[in-house]
Amino acid sequence: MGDRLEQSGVHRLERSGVGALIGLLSAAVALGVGEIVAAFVRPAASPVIVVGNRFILLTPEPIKRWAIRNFGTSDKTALLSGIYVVIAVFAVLAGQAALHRLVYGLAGVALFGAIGGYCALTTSAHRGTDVLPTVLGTLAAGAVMAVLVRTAGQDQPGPPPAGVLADRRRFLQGSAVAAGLAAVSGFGGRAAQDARYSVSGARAKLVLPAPSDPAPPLPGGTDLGRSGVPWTTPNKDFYRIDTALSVPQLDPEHWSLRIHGMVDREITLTYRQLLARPLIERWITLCCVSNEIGGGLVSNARFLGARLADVLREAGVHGDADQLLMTSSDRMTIGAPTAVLMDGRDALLAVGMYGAPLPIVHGFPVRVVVPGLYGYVSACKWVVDIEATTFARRRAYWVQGGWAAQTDIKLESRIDTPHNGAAVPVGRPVAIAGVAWDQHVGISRIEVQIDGADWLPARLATVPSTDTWRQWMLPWTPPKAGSYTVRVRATDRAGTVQTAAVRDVYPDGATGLHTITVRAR
Ligand SMILES: Nc1nc2c(c(=O)[nH]1)N[C@H]1C(S)=C(S)[C@@H](COP(=O)(O)O)O[C@H]1N2
Ligand SMILES: [Mo]
Repeated sequence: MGDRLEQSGVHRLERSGVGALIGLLSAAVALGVGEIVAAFVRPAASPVIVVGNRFILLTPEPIKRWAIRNFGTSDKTALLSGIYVVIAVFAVLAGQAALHRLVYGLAGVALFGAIGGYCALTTSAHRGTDVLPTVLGTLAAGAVMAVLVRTAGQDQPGPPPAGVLADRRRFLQGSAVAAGLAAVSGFGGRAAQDARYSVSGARAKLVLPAPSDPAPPLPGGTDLGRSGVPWTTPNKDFYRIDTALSVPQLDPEHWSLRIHGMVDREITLTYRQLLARPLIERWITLCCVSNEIGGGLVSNARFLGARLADVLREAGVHGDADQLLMTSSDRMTIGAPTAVLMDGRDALLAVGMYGAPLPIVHGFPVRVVVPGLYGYVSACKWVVDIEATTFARRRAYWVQGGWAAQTDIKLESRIDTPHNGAAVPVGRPVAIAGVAWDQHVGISRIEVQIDGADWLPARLATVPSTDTWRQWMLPWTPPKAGSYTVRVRATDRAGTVQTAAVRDVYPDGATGLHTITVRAR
């Protein structure tokens, strides 16, 4: 009796394992076939990408903020991992249902396919053919599930056979074939997508013209060498924030920018025409409105581009068009105030960073960069369209989520060293150092406060202009063992002192003083 109970327990366990395997292999084949088909449709039509994109659209703004807060620049990896986990859980359940009755499992596959299809046909900038990878992937999954259930010998009505697997060897062979199919189609599909769509080859062949107005040579001493964060951000470390799960691959040969709306003359610029314009090169610090006090969503680079204001003037933007609504190839919309873009600052139609074409993730072939404005109200990557309009008439993507339609960058300062919670030696000098920014206004003073005592002035590094962040440093010797609270505050060149009032990043940028604790021992 006990023996039989035990046997049926093992039996049940084995059965659910077999079901799980069937489900997972079916799902893997669906995704693999989806990738192969997406290589013929377009990479953005891959099933996981369409679901992810739809999810981003559906996600309420507070959850998006939570995701950026917790995952930062890894938000996309986190989203895709989440989708894979949900698919896997669902696949396990569908596979187990299929062992009971094949139609139950197939219904699960169909349901999942329907969700995918719905996503494919409703994300922004979708095309009708985007549904094909999901449909064909779903059909393949159904076929694999049916075959595996059959080889498991579980598709016969009536009492189940003695063991779970009528023919273990046949089932394992079937599973191996399915796994192979999934791997070959998945990896092959991704490789084929790259081969057909990636513009990294075209990008590598480009040589940008030298600027007619180069960035002045850097003054010595922009780097105090103490902060641990270099004044110059290498491209690989430049923060990245966007909604592009599948990074737009725009061939410069086919790129063009249309400027229209409330203008005297509509303009269309090709990449060649843009490069033929006088190019200027400037150091500009870009930052994200989602950057929290002390956060890292801010970077500094040497950008190369044409003056956006000149192009706008040629188009003859009407005086009452207070907003320039920029659209990217993946239908992101970003609205910037016309007056700010045309007030003489170095607003760029940027084509390069450090003299080389923009990295693809940073907007290749052309993006906008405006000193003094957050990315979400200015720095449109993969830009293809600029419409002169009004703030009253059109609301850009982030504004629809409740972010402020218009705002300047907040005055901010950050302590980069020592790290929060670090141990420092008693009686020996340490450098408290970091960076501060208020682009296009500039930083004039940095003060540090230790344990609520008087504010101590820090040493400021040099900067080439007011459009970049500025390093600062204060040597400090902890007098005795114990824990110390260290705060920093900046004053800008307009005389404004950074506020200590704590406000969240939403809806127009965080305020408050970066505060850390160090232990001296
Ligand atoms: N096409 C497109 N452009 C975009 C975004 C986006 O999601 N899509 N995000 C904006 C935001 S919120 C910021 S902070 C900057 C970031 O630019 P980076 O990724 O090059 O640092 O790009 C802006 N431009
Ligand atoms: Mo941003």
